[in-house]
Amino acid sequence: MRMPTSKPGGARFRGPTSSHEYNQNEDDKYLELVELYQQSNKNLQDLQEAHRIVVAENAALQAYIQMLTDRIGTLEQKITDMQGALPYPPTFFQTSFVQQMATHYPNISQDNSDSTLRADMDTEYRYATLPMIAQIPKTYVKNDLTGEIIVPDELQVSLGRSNSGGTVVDTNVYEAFNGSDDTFWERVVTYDFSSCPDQEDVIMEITLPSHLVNNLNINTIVINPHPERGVQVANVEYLYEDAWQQIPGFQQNDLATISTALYSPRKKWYFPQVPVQKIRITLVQKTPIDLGGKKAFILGAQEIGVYLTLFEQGGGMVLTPFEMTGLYNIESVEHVFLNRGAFSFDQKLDNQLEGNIFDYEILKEEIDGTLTPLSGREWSGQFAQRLWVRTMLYPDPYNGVNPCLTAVRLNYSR
Ligand SMILES: [Ca+2]
Repeated sequence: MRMPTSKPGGARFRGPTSSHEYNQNEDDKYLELVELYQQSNKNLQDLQEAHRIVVAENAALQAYIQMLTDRIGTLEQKITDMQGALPYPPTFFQTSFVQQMATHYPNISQDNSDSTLRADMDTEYRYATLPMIAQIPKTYVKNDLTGEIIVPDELQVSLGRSNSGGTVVDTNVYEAFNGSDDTFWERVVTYDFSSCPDQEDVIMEITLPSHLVNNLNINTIVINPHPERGVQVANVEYLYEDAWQQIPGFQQNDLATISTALYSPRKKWYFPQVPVQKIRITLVQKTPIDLGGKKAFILGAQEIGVYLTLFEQGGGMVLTPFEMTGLYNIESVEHVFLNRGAFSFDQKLDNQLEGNIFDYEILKEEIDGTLTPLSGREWSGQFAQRLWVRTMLYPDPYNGVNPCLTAVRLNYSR
């Protein structure tokens, strides 16, 4: 905002006044008032927008907390029931998620002596995968030197919806395609209380710029929805060979007891490389909030990214720890992949994943932190207090997909 430039009226004490100066002064004051009003309006609009975003995110979090609280109540009841029921079930399991995984051995000299390539960890999107070589954006161009991002005009985004009533207000949708989480696209659809439907959706059709890069191949889609965990990413499709198809592995296999389909956190999908130019994303909002005496559905995204990602083909190693007590027998180890549905192996052929998508061994941690492999015989009557599963991840041998490991489960008996 600029500083005022008008000067005192120019009326001298006991002297003649200049009508020119007087008029000029009045004009200056008027222009400055106009500018002040404009700035004030702009501030008000910014505040209203910020307030709406906070209200939407807050409502989403409240609903999420309520669901978590209910879930804890159910779990507590189950534990009580289990304690009352004897004998205990003969097998137990422990699950370690990506947040617990490591790519370095606890013992430094052992770590230095293993030159195996390490997996890439992404706790934000909840997986470990092959070491990444490059990620090429398909919706924007980034200047590597200045970091400046340019969203080309050829990127086209159209917005459709199933409902027809209500009042729809959108902010700039291209704010969701500029590589920054600080800028949002937000749609607010308001209804009178009496005419408010159960849900509101938005169907985005995205046409990628064709001459941004030298090919149209993509294998990665990222959606950071708004409000996060407060809106559903109901579908992601691409147009391939003149037909809309759901992206392979859209239903993520994330083992969590809380459905990430109903409460969508930020999500990333990796699938086989495919040349496509059009992508369709459906967002659904089922929880309207009260806003200015109306019911308002808020949908949007901080960022939607489309990429071609290239990985090391030699594979990557990741370590998963398990804290154990007493004497136990290891029964089996399960690997849970977020993008299981994008593998070339049929869902019924899970037994073929070992040896193709991954290999593993179980190690026990010695006092000095060194990890030593357990032989098959040592699976029984084991009493090591900390076990590690050392997993090697490989690209799918038939479609090249990088496996996204989200959890490892250890089954054991007493
Ligand atoms: Ca953005």
